Amino acid sequence: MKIRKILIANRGEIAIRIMRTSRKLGIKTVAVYSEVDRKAPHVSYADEAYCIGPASSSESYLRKDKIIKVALDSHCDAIHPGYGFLSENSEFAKLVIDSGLVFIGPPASAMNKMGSKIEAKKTATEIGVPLVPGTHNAISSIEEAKIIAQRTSYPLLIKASAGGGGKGMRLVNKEEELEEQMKMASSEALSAFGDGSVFIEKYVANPKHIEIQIFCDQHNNGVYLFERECSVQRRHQKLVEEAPSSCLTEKVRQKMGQDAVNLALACGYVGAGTVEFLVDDDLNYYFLEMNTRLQVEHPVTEMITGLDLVELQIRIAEGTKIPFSQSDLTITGHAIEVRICAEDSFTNFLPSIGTITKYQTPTADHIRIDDSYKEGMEIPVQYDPMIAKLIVHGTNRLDAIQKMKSAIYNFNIKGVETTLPFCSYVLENDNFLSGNYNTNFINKFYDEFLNETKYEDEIEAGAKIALYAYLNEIQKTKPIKASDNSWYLNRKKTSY
Ligand code: MV4
Repeated sequence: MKIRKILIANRGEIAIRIMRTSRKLGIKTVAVYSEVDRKAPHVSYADEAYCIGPASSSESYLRKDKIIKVALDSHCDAIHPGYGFLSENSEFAKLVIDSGLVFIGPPASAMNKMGSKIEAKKTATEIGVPLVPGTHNAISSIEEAKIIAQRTSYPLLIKASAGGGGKGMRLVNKEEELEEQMKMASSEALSAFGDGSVFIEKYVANPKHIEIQIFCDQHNNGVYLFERECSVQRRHQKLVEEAPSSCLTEKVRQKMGQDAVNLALACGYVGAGTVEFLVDDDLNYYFLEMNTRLQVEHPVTEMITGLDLVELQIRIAEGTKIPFSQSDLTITGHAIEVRICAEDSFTNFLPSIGTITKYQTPTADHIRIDDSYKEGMEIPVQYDPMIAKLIVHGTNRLDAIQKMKSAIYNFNIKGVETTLPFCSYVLENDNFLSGNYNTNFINKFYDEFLNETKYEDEIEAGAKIALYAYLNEIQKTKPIKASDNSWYLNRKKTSY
């Protein structure tokens, strides 16, 4: 079935990103927006746009009924959910399908299977994908927990089956803490997700976060588009992402990739998905969870593979077979993405709300900017504070780092504080440069960042004073005029 018109159930840069590919493929686009987004770029970029309610997400971008009604009324064939909002909501996926529309994403059944970590672990065990030692079932009693904890050894983590992104996770250092932490984790999970089941895992200290991009089509074919390393994150918010990882060997890459594809196929997965792993210093890897959406950091994968992931999503949703095989895919160069968020690098990333008074972006080869802001726009408090994604592609990792440093230098945002100063620091950090970094990076280096950048203004002022003194000095011996126009006044007169 050919898709001719897509409703994008999202806002910001990802809405524009999806519309860009749709337009390239000759597909019409429909935007939805909330009252604060009336003048947002994703609204003017679309072929048609409809207001679906007040600013609050629950009254607009999360309104399944309104979004589906707009799609039907405007004669769309399909809905693309982007990331966040309704993208991993299986009930929404089902409603879309039941309305006779195509959902550009996985089937609701695969989403449900992956939404429960315990279910996902069960499948992973069955097909031999490595898991962190611990329980792979819900724990029902503290007695059971104690036995498992002894076998697993401390420290360990209690995790909620329904959780995600670190929610409902508790560290337990010794048996005395076990009972209380388990109760806390379970009641937290119950109130947050309506599912109080928890399981136990051995705590892996200082792991790397490496995720595999996979695609499956409707004909039981699956491929992996290699990995992304996203170890620079703070409170489960990624700040810097790169592809490929600086530490994987070709052998481990292939094994992880194949495991990720097998897992997806075993769940009846269709479309774009990401399989997350923890990787330790010895390159042992452990399946964590699967994200059933297109991810924020997908552009780094596009840069190293030369593929348009949104195009692949659309083609797969139309029923097309994946038009290449695993052996056709290669990694070209190295890509890095930094997330520019309206958060203050110097105050532990406190939100920095306000109006963007200056917004100048770098222009150079091998730079991509996915954004949806213009000078004079305000950052709405209701949504994610990401202003832009800055992505660069280099011939190798060092080249990409150099390009990113210069791109950041030429990115000028005024009016709000951003994560750019910290990103800039990351690219100068020796541990980052050597690839010897893990998910503890920000904990470990945040103070150093503050100390190193604290006197930057003073250092710049000092340098200016020194330069001024030096220029004065040389002027005394060798006077130079600011504007010497004698060459012009004394030139030979020519008649034309
Ligand atoms: C872990 C772990 C250490 N050991 N599991 C955090 C989010 C959730 N998806 C899983 N997470 C972790 N699980 C075991 N057994 C450490 C983390 C973790 C983490 C993982 C990926 C990226 C950043 C992280 C930051 C802190 C903790």
